[in-house]
Order: sequence, then C-alpha cells, then structure tokens
Amino acid sequence: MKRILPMLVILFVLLAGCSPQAGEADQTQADAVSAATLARYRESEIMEFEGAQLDPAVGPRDNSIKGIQQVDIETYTLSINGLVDEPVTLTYEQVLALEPYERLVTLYCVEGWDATVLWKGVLIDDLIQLGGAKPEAVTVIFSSVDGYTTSLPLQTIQEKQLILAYNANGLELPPSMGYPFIVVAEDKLGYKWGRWVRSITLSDDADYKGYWENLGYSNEADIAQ
Ligand SMILES: Nc1nc2c(c(=O)[nH]1)N[C@H]1C(S)=C(S)[C@@H](COP(=O)(O)O)O[C@H]1N2
Ligand SMILES: [Mo]
Repeated sequence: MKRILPMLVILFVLLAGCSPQAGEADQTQADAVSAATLARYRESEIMEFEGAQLDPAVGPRDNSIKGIQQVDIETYTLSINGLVDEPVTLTYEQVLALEPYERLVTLYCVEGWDATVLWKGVLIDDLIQLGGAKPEAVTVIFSSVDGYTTSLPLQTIQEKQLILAYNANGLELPPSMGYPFIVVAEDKLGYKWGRWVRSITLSDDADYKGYWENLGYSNEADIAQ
C-alpha cells in the first residue's frame, strides 16, 4: 500500500487515524496538543526493549466515537458480569494488585501504519476467572465509558493470553490511550482495542457485534498476514 501519511505523522501517532471515520477538521488542533504531550512522555518513556525499537505511546489525533474520555479514578470501577458465577466489581487499585504481565505488541491501523509498544497489564482471563465463566459463555464483550463496545471470543482471549493494559512503555496509560484500561487485542485491528473499558461481559452470543462491527467491519478483525 502506498503510504500517503508523512513520516512525521507516523512518528507521532500511535492510535491516530485508525478509526474508520477519521476526520481532517480536528487534525491541526490535535497536532498542537500532541506536541506538548509527546514531549512530556518522551522524557521518561521506554524507547527500546530487548533490542526492539518502541514507538511513542501517545498519539496526537483522536478518532474515538465521542472524543478522548477523562475517567475519574476515584469513582471508577471495572465490572465482570454476564454469564459468570458471581459478578465482580473491582477498583483500579484492585486490578493493579493482580499479577502483572508484559507484552511487546504492535498495533496495526486499518490505514496501513503500525506502532510497537511495550504494554503491561493483567490477563483478561484472570479477571474473568474472578467471576468464573459459565460453560455456555463464548463471547467477551468490552464496554467503555463512552458507550463504545467491541468483543473477542473467550477462546481467543485464553489461547493468546490477552491482557488488559494499564501501562504503556513504562508509563501509566495516558487518557488518549484509554486510561485506565485498554484491551491489547494482539493480532487484531484497532477497533478491537477497546479503550476506557469499564465492563467485561460474558455472553453466549457467538455473533455479537460491537460498535464498528455492527456497521460492517469484520468481526474477526484479523490483521493482514
Ligand atoms: N472506548 C473506545 N475505544 C476505542 C474506540 C472508541 O471510539 N472508543 N475506537 C477504536 C478504534 S476504531 C481504534 S482504531 C483504536 C484507536 O482509535 P484512535 O484512532 O481514535 O486513536 O481505538 C479503538 N478503541
Ligand atoms: Mo479504528
């Protein structure tokens, strides 16, 4: 694919331009915001990991359905519900107290660029097991504070040991990246990377479709091999 984005944009962007409805209008304003934000993160951000070059864990542009969300961590809770034996509600601190996992994962944007970031978080399956998945549960639905939804098969989450991240390149997740939590949907396109996740719901609906999936984007969302 012919790259039309200038290198500067590719360098500065992690998640930007990934949404199917990317708009030009707010580009300039967002670029200005990002220059300062990026500079701040760059001071302490890890830029290399086991020989691999990392990309900045903050992007200048936002294509989220309702813009960047500011989550009040004092009132925030993460719920694990649906087809579980016992619904669970956790505070941010309770999630951070679970066993941490690190993953070097590349996010692939539908527009053709990618960003490799060192993520740290908890196993989504560890969260699910706190509630106890009922045998008929096959789909895991992620719902976010902005009303966004997306889903992954429970089997995929378990086989790939996918994580819900709270840290990127050694730093607390910035709001633009989904603070407090982002789904690190390894091998899946950007719209499976739910940000600002507030509930994890187990379902027996194998055909469940989230926000973009319902508008026609592939429910598998596999990155091009
Ligand atoms: N809560 C929430 N998560 C979300 C989205 C969103 O609108 N809301 N957009 C998704 C999409 S389409 C992409 S490509 C990635 C990155 O979005 P960005 O391009 O706006 O940074 O976040 C995903 N997670
Ligand atoms: Mo996207």
